[in-house]
Amino acid sequence: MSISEAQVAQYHDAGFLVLERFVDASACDELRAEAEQLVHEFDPREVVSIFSTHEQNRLTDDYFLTSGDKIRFFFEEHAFNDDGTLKYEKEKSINKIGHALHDLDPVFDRFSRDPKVKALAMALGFQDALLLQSMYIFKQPNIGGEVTCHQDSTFLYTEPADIVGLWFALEDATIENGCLWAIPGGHRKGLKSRWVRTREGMKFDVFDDEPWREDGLVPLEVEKGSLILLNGLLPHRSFENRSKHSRHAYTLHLIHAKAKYPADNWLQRTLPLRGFK
Ligand SMILES: O=C(O)CCC(=O)C(=O)O
Repeated sequence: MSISEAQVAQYHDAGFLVLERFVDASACDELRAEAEQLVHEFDPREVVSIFSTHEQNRLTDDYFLTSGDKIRFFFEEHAFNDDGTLKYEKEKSINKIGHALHDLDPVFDRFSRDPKVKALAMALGFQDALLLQSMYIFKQPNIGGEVTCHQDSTFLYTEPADIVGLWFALEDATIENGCLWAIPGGHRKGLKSRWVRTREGMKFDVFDDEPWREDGLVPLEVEKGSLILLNGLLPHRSFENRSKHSRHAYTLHLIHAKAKYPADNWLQRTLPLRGFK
């Protein structure tokens, strides 16, 4: 068993679990080098798409909505000068890469399907796991954008709503450089909203419009190599990074093969989903 029964119980109770030293520093560095290479090969003249959690409906474009089975690059909201030029070099301007690194890139594929990750999924009850989504999140120095308080099941909805997010710290994550924050036990409040495709574009279906009690947030400062498990219903967020240090992370979301996956979720793929094989 990759984690103890007590840790599994802790995960179910709090809605999250921090596993320190889950991956070696060398494995983190290998992912970082691969992401660097992907960004190096990306030509920003092809398309410019911005990721922001502030105006998600308006700023979401076709490039984002068709990225479920691709490797695509999204800029930080504050990456640009008024004249549209980049404030910093390309490598320091990308917010994230998504959303099928785990299927399309051999280094991310190997990392995501490591036997240790599979064993962990099994311990959490994901015997029939499918790897739905992956993201490489840069949280760039100076301009790293905030991610407002949300539940991952708002964006990756299944019936029943039972998904788990794996958040790997590829660098130390601190309050200063924009670590995750979460509301312990907040997953028990149920799902507040869903982000759905409609004929007119994306919209939020709101079931409960009471704002999150953000005074209940606790910072999850972790060292490089740590893994944070997040229940899909757990409210969490991260603040801006105005420090001089980046805060790279890799995230992977697992769903159950037997769960219903709605056609109005934003993430749709033609490439079939795969488990750990
Ligand atoms: O890494 C972060 O800053 C936040 C990531 C997150 O909450 C998410 O992508 O769901």
